[in-house]
Amino acid sequence: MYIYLPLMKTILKIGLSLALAVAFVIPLSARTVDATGGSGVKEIAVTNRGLVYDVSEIRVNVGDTVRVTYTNGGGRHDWVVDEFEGAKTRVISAGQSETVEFVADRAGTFEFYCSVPGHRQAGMYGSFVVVE
Ligand SMILES: [Cu+2]
Repeated sequence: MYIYLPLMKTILKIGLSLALAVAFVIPLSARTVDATGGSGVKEIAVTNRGLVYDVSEIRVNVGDTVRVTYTNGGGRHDWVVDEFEGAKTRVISAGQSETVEFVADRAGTFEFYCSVPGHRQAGMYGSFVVVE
């Protein structure tokens, strides 16, 4: 019985480490910014780590004026939603940021993405949801 105690402690430590790793990694890659509450301009900050945005879903109301500030966390990237006029930053370098403002004038689920070739395919995208 006592012989197994150190082994059990080791197993518990490994299990705890894995649980903590999962707890910290999953929310980072699946963060939703719900801006459907409140009034006025909806200010949303987005950054990236490698080829992943820190935000996986943005929610606004139809008719909202949306101001997105994209801060480049590394590499050369932009932030684009094809369906909305003005929802496109320039391609910027690490450490730079750019703000774009547009009106979410139609309801639906759209995609924001990085237009640098290959990045969208590599996973650099998220959902832009406009709620009726
Ligand atoms: Cu990119």
